[in-house]
Amino acid sequence: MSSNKPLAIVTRKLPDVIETRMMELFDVRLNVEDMPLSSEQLVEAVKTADVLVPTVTDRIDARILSQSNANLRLIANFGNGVDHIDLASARERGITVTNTPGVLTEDTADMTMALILAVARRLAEGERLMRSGDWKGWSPTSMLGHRIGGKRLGIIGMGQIGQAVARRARGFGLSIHYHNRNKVHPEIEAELEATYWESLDQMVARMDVISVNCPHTPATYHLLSPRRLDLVQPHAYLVNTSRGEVIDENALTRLLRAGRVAGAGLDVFEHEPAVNPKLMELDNVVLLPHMASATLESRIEMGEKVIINIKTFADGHVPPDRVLPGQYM
Ligand code: 8YV
Repeated sequence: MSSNKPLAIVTRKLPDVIETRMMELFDVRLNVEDMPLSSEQLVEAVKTADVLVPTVTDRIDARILSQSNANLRLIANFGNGVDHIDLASARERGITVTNTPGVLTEDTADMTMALILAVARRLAEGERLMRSGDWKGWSPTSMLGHRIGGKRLGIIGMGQIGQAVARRARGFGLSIHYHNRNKVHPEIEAELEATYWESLDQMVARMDVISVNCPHTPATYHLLSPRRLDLVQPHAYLVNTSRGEVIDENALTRLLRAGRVAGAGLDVFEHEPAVNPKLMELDNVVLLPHMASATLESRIEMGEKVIINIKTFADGHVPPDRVLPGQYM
């Protein structure tokens, strides 16, 4: 980096307080209009910037990075997931990549719980009924959902967010099961009374509710493949607040339409912002626009993390949330 006041290009509008602080600390180009950058504009950005601050809506692929200039030393991602960044290309170019872990954990877990309840208790359907003006009044057998207390929740990915979901779910009386690359620390397992499943196949076949909380990596792409989704019990619900790519969206849609899976709560989609139109027709599906971490508090804390990562890096230190080099490769 040429000076300790690097040129940072921010691809989306961030909270005012974050943009103001960035203006004070860095040479910064903001996107006050909040129009997502085209790939040409991204190329222009990687040619110019010392630091790029992208979000999940920017595809920083190998083609874009191949056109970056030597001055681009840091990609300080605004967000946890870095699956939209070609890490292999970034590594080849010696570019450091950071993210914003921790600060969106609790909000994302809250929304996961909200989706579990919304699907099992038919919240969105009830709301649509009220707005339609067609509600005829109470009846003993109308709008019956299913109780979540006493059911089994299978968490795929027991990192910080998965554990935060487990803590909440226990409060609602669900028993906790999980699949993860590694078993979590025995103390955490004991606290959550969590059952570890080495076999994802076996776990998905036995759960009443399944929550996807793992990152999207080459290893988790379509982890819930058509074959695995076929193992899900017909009365089970599936929620995803992680990444759409972890589930084969078309296969899930087929199973939901056929009544082979009872319902789904989806905050993320395979080809955002596109959503399989057939999902929209289904009453047993709750769809949200990738908003699980969307609180003002988390966005400000994410911005603070971006600032700290850039500042630390510009001052010649290892930024606290470095994913590359290190965490992934
Ligand atoms: C963020 C997310 O809002 O942090 C993540 O990985 O999925 C979201 O909650 C978004 O990615 C910001 O870039």
